Amino acid sequence: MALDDEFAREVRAGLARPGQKTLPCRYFYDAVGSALFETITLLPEYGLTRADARVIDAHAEDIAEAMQDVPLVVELGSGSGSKTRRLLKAIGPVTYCPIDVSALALSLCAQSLDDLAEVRPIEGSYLDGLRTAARNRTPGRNLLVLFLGSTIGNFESDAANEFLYGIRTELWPGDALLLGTDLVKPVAQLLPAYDDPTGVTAAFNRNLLARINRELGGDFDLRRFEHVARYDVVGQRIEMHLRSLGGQCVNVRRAGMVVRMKAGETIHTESCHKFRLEQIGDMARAGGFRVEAQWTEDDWGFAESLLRAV
Ligand code: AVJ
Repeated sequence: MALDDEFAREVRAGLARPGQKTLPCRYFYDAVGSALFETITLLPEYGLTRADARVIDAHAEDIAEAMQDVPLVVELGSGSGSKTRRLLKAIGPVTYCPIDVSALALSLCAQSLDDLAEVRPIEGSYLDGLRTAARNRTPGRNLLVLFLGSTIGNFESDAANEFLYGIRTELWPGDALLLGTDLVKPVAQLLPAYDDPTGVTAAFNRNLLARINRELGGDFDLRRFEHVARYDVVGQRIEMHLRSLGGQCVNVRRAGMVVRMKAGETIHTESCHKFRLEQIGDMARAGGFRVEAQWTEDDWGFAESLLRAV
């Protein structure tokens, strides 16, 4: 299967590199990983999702007002879609296209919102999915793209600009993007969110190796990898790693490789960038948008920005 090949290729590329080994974070979200992420959003230490939901709840009417006559809402990385409900209610009858790499998350999302909108789920990557969704739009009426939950933070800063520009390419002037971003905050607040005492985030991180075992015939011993979360102050980002406890050789059969890990060596699995409000504006402008409004949640520190395609 083509998708398996792509997984194998990316695992190979990331683990065969000289220097820092890496794995792409979008492979976290198989059925187990998606369920673990949903659990993360319930952890008291992980305030991000609740803060996001609070800003959307508080400003659903403002967003709806700014986006009059939007018959098509496209959500990138909908997950279970729980934050979207209030928004769709405020906007009124729409066609809603959730796009996600997780088939399971998509079907849950479709089920939970089909009383509010005509749901047309698209399984696949964000930009391909957006292109497909935009093909069926009504001429003369606007499209609203939702990119919530600070998933934009997974991109390196150049890649984030490029990604916004990629979204902009599929849009017409007057269309809009609602972008959720986690804000810079004290390390003491941030670290437990990515290294919770119950160990759910550690399980989420290790599941990437379990997925490689399941889907690519790997023989990673999960107990010999330790979850590491650290904050890079200059890069303004959380980094998640898996650290090898001892030297080991791992076979990944369907990637056709043997991975050699030294004691203490890590695999970098995710970066989660945090933003300052003015950086969101810079990023938006670089991507071909103008900032029409910004709403913040100040208990946790989260911003929702309404960006208009110019
Ligand atoms: C889904 C990318 C927004 O960066 O906080 C949560 C993923 N990783 N805990 C985040 C995540 C570890 C999450 N995003």
